[in-house]
Amino acid sequence: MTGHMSILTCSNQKTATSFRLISKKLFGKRVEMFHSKNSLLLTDTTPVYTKRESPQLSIIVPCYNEAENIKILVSAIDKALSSVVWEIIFVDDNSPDNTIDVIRECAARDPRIRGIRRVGRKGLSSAVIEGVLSSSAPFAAVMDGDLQHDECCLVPMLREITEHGYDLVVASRYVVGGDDNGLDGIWRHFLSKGGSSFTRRLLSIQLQDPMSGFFMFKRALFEKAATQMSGAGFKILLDLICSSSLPLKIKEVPTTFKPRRYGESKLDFGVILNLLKFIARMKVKKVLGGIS
Ligand SMILES: Nc1nc2c(ncn2[C@@H]2O[C@H](COP(=O)(O)OP(=O)(O)OP(=O)(O)O)[C@@H](O)[C@H]2O)c(=O)[nH]1
Ligand SMILES: [Mg+2]
Repeated sequence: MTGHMSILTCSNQKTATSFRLISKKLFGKRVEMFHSKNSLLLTDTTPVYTKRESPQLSIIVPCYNEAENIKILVSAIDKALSSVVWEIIFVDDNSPDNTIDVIRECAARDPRIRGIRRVGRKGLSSAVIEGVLSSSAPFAAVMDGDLQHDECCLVPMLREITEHGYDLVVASRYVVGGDDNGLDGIWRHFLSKGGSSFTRRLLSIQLQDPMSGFFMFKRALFEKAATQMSGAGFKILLDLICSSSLPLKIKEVPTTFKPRRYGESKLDFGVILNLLKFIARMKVKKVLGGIS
């Protein structure tokens, strides 16, 4: 109910009675009236709910200590996705910089935004899995919360799925038109390019950028693969591809990887070690015939 009230004070009782009759004719049951002497109290009883269309696309954003980036990201996505019904699901691992408070603030103003706060848990991949599994949209995208991924790619990525029938679309730094200049320093370039080439060869994956953290897919295929996914480490795209029992129709679209403006990278030696362990496990599984 709106409960919206108006008090009408008239010069005399007769005018108030006339107003009551006119209001009854005009508004019928939508308005409750309380008439006393020369005043009339009108209460609007029309039930109000803001109808929200079900999202077509859920954007899953894992975040840890990204408080400064959240609001900028939300408005950038809003601007880029004017033609799509979307929602953003942030998955925060109880960040010490209180990222979740900024997410809650945005969610209080915009019902398309949700925040999952995990306590006693850590890890990009497992955060993404939980985010995707909380979505009911037909399509989902995974995107970093540090503004390094270009939100303008979201519409062309969705088009590849809806118009050209791809299962999975990867925003790639290493196809023609792509760019990895935002990577911080020679070491990160080496790690990203070297890691991609190593993974491609070892796991026979035909992607130019298997290390990308920016991709979109049909949610149903993720749902199927979820029980097989390891959920460990940083490279959720590899995890998804290696855990899918069906061959996936994959497309890479070029993207520019932007430099980090606020906050710090979480990629450390532990993350690299985890990736090597993951690739080794997948290779063994492949050799034993577990994955194609
Ligand atoms: N929920 C959650 N999010 C995480 C965790 N680690 C990293 N993230 C988020 O995952 C995204 C990618 O992490 P980054 O540290 O930017 O890693 P990257 O983009 O691969 O590496 P850089 O180029 O060095 O930034 C960011 O939005 C992080 O906040 C984690 O343990 N839990
Ligand atoms: Mg980053």
